[in-house]
Amino acid sequence: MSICSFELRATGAMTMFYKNLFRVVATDNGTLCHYEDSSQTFSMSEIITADGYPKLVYVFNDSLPGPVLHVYQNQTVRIRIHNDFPTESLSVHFHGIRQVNTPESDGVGRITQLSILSGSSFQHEFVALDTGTFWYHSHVQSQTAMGLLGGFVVHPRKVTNQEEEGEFVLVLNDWQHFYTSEQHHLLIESGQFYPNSLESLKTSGTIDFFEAVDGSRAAEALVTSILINGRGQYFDPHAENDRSSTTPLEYLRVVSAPSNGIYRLRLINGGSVFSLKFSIDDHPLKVIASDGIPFAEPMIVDQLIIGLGERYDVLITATINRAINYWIRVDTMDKNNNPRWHARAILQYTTNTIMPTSKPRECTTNQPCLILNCPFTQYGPNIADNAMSLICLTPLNLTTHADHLDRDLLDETMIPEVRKTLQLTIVKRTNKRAGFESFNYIGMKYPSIDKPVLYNARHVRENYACPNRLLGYDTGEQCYHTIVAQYNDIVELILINHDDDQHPLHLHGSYFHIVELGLAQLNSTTGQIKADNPNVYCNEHAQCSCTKANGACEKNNMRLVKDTVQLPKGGYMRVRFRATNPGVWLFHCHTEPHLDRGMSINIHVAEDQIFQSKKVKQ
Ligand SMILES: [Cu+2]
Repeated sequence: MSICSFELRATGAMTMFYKNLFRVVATDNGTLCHYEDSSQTFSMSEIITADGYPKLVYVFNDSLPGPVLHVYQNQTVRIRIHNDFPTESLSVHFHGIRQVNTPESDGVGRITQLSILSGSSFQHEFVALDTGTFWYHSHVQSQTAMGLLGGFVVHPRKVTNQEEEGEFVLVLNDWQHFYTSEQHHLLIESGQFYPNSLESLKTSGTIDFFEAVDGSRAAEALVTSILINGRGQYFDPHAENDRSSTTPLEYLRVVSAPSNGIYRLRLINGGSVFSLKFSIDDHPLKVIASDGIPFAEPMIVDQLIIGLGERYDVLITATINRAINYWIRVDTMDKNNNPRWHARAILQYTTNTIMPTSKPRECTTNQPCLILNCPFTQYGPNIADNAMSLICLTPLNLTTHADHLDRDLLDETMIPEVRKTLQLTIVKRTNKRAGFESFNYIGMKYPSIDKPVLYNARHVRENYACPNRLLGYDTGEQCYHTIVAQYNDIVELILINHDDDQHPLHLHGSYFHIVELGLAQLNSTTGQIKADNPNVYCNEHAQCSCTKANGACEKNNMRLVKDTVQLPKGGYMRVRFRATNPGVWLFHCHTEPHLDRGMSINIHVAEDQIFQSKKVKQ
């Protein structure tokens, strides 16, 4: 079988500039033209627009997002990453690709490889074992938020389902206007934000803090817009007239769509801080798979929530009225409906690019809308009429197709060889240090050594791992945080969210089975979180345990296989996987500032068998 080769070149670029030469502006009708000569126009493909605000971005192959890489199942994939930055180093992770027997291609700088230095390159080589929607992104600090991300699709070799007319990859991400590394550094060092400049630290009230409809909060809300395939518009509350930029939006062209033609959308949340809510006016979403794995039954819904790092495959059917265009909408779960955090793209049926006038379906108590992948049991109430007009379907409503289930992992009587409780907690700030997100009050710190951890896993763990101590006091410890599993062990993680924020959790190297999920208790009138799930109890030191009521932590209530899942505030979850892929695998929160601040742990799987299947490549 032939090898499928790609080259990805990482560079800096300016948005709204023509080849970094001169500034481009967008006119009211979305045309891109020279800033002082409107007769000189440019096509969308010539300009990295983002949301229309000129800023430095990081890009692969001069494209935001980077190119979608398409490969076939079981194909050997070779990807060379070139670092053309003048100073920064990077590494690139292929999110959801299991990297069986190729842990050195997982792309976690300092862990599975040395980060690629400026002027150097690194070659990934792996077999694309699983079909589905994946993505790639930098795994060094906040470079993903600067634009280093792209879609990765593994197609089946034989197409069994001929009914699809076509497919689109939609990379969704929240977007910020400042230089993200600077912001994140400040956040890590001092726990503070500055929306415009360091000067504005002196004035309060300049930050839009985010509060979700369930009352959970996220402070990391310097997001100025949401992008759909690198296109968006920002809302400027200080502007006098035009309160939004006029940059061109993304079009999904279905111009020749036959009646009832079916299209597949591959949705990826590649953002840094926000879960996103996706919908298309007058087009119900038939959700068929997540993280590459099909559901037992498709779910037909009006809206879909996609957590950071998650992917969903959705089928839509061409509508009866194909003489008009329709809005594709991406929103957050913001309780206050901040106008900054809405994005739109256009589903284009007509031969010309007429702006849609479509409206979202009205959700009422009599005809409620269905919303899938809620991290809580009730969405609402509706801002407009204060009514409960959305029916939440949570991950508890989702089941993975039987072909993808491992019966042993679902066996309630089976006692896993490795069982670890991870409390998701924030280490409070003191006079001496900033607060940070952690597992068990430990902030992950990579060891400072000259070889990647993977190549000497046992030695590194034995010499650099966190000292054994009684957890439960937020001493603010930062060390190399690990879990050890032997080959073929079943690993069970009990994850308890004792923080105010929700956390999208991602495992490298394996899929996990979610066998149990408990959500917070809500106030049925306000939809706000009233109390943690009663099946877990946390003391004042955020030491949490299962109460054993309702068979908590012993009885399964779901069977869902994924590589990324959101754990909401006040909730808990039990996940299992089998340690059959020797390597050093990160398990971490995918909220970028949380990862940078320490909410991650490395799982050392079969340390002495890493690279046994082949000669060590170094
Ligand atoms: Cu988090």
